[in-house]
Amino acid sequence: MSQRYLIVASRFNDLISKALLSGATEVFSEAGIGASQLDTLWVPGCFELATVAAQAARSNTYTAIVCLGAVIRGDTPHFDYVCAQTAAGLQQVAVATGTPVIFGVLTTDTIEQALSRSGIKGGNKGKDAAHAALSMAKTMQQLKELTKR
Ligand code: INI
Repeated sequence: MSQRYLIVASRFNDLISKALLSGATEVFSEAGIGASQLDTLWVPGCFELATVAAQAARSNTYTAIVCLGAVIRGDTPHFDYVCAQTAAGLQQVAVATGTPVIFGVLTTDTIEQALSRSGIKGGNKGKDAAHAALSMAKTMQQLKELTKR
């Protein structure tokens, strides 16, 4: 069966999300994943990533789902709630559905730290997220073959 991937990106801090998205897209393209095998959806903030990931995973359409965004610490505890619930929500979707859900969300104290992890000033965690999705696709295929025997 041909592979199909979904990227879900958060509009909040969209300068960072767009840079992560471009890194992820580049890696998929280098891996031979064509435009027809890669869908992208946007959500308002990282808190909403799990909602879309859950529905997408339940549809059994995607080999893996890559979630991208940046949560940057502010002056209130809001950061902690968004980070914790985003991470827990995405992990829950992955474990409950068996569809790999990749946590490509930066959680940083400052915008500078986010910039230096999104390819704008340094490495790009969006690329790492796409690599993780491709790697999980392989592992899940291996597992399928092993459990058929
Ligand atoms: N969403 C983010 O993706 N990053 C943030 O840094 C952020 N901060 O700092 O508040 C953020 N908040 C919005 C949140 O994800 C939801 O969209 C909002 O609470 C509506 O549910």
